[in-house]
Amino acid sequence: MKKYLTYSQEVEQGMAEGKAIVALESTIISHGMPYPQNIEMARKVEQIIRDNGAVPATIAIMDGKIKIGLSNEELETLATSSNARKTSRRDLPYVVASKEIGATTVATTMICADLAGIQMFVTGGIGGVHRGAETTMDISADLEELASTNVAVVCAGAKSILDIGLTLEYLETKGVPVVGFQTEAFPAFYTATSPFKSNFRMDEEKDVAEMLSVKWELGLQGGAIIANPIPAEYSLDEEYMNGVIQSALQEAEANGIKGKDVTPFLLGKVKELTEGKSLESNIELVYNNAKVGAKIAVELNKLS
Ligand code: PSU
Ligand code: MN
Repeated sequence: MKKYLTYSQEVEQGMAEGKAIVALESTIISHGMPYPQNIEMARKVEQIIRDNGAVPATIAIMDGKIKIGLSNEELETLATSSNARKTSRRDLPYVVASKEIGATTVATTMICADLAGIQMFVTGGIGGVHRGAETTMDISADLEELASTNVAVVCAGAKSILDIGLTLEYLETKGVPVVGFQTEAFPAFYTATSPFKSNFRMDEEKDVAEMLSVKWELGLQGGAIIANPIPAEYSLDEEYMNGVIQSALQEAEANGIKGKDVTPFLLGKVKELTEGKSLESNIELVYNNAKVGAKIAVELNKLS
């Protein structure tokens, strides 16, 4: 296993010094945002993690290796490459063996973080149960990973391109705790609230760390979701976004978009239809998640 992992200098040093490490995904860079906003976001999010006392480890696959932490050059390659493959659990062995460039989804970032001994992961949004999944069976592998891999994910909730209610049902069945960070609500990515509630409200990073520590000490396999709402000043109007998402879903349907292309297609359409406003919100919510995730990682590190 170890022969497939390589570490950036920063991560290696951070681990040697016993620092808190925070994993970051790379599909958000390659497929979630356009260049150059993607690289600006990736760099700034790493800096926010550092500023809050932890060490960032952006994860991707290159040259047949799972990279835990990327150099500036590697980050640039990933952000500009048109052939980076969106790599979820099923794709991982192929991408490593074929030495393609692989951008890790939430599921794969969790797998790789776990292999590297990293317990905290920060991103924007997770995949979930898609609308119409009763017939399409389109359910993100992210949910199965949350059910089985011991990595906690800080996100801004689930987007309403998904069926949020069914996503929460699925997580309940799989025993994944959903924490609302300083909120009762389950946030819907672009908006701070949704018609749904989180399972538990927690207001302090150290309380979240305590819960995670108890979960894993009890041998309860799997991750947890820390749902951190988008800051009010970047929150978009719920009704407006529902309309935009409806149009994006119709276009996906009309174009016969399927499988792994669904989520990137919808994100791109939403950005187009909101004339970039959704992109700004998306970036800001990731920064907000990085701050909270780094602080939880530092608290969790104290407990171990
Ligand atoms: N949601 C976003 N931005 C993203 C993704 C989701 O707001 O970039 C990416 C993440 O990498 C997530 C993946 O793991 O999409 C889910 O894809 P799918 O639904 O195909 O499992
Ligand atoms: Mn899917």
